[in-house]
Amino acid sequence: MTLLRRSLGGLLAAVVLGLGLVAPAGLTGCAQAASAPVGGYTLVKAYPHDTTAFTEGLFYRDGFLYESTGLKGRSLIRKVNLETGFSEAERIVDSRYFGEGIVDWGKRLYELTWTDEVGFIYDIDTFEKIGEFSYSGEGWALTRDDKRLYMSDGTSFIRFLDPDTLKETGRIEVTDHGVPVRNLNELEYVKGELLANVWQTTRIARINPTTGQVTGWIELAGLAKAAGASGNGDDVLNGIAYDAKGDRLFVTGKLWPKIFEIKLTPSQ
Ligand code: DDQ
Ligand code: CA
Repeated sequence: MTLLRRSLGGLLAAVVLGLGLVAPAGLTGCAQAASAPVGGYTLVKAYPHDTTAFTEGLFYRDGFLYESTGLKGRSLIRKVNLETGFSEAERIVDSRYFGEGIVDWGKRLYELTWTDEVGFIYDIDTFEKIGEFSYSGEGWALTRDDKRLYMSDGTSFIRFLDPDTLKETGRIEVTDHGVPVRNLNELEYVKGELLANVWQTTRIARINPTTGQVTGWIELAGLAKAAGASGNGDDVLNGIAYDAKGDRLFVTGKLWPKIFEIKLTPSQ
């Protein structure tokens, strides 16, 4: 149906153009909206990743990766040894929930659920559940800086949350030259920028956390291929973690056999 509509639209456009009703220059300029520059990456190292992990959240803390996985009945929170890919600790999430983004705040680990509007609070050392919080809408990903948490929900908005009360304190809309960028998924705060991979694409957006403007894109299509991911199904790019002390950036995807350390190259 979509295809049909598109081809009809194309036909209509061709007819209109055929009649000589060419769009004025201003409109043409609009149709070819500018977008932020696209940069690449260099691959530093590949690490093993559990191919059963439907990765929804990823961060790095004190030598370990923390990963949450999704799907009801298969959602886990794990402390993962980067070198081996094995879990040092693991917690099974209540099977009624689809686990989503995670972030650490002091001794606590917060987790979102996809559509249940409830989040869980765990002790980060024992993974014991110590509380819950609520929010409206969907829960996709979490990250943080020193002052606040950032939450994505599948829309083009990123919410700011107070890290102690988990209440929303503000939000930004993520736009590229004025065009909203939807489906923002896994997040990571890196050196003053927010990185967000866009669901079902091979790209990470580099976002100014104050204005929401996309300052550049990182194209990771090559990495999805290197990971052996089809890129067409659910095994999409999802998972960004940053080791601030070692200045190491890690990315992976849902069910990918590898986690990659990459270095960003300047945008063109
Ligand atoms: N989200 O990560 C974009 C928030 C949700 C992805 C949900 C994908 C559902 C796939 C279900 C597959 C069943 C095998
Ligand atoms: Ca992350």
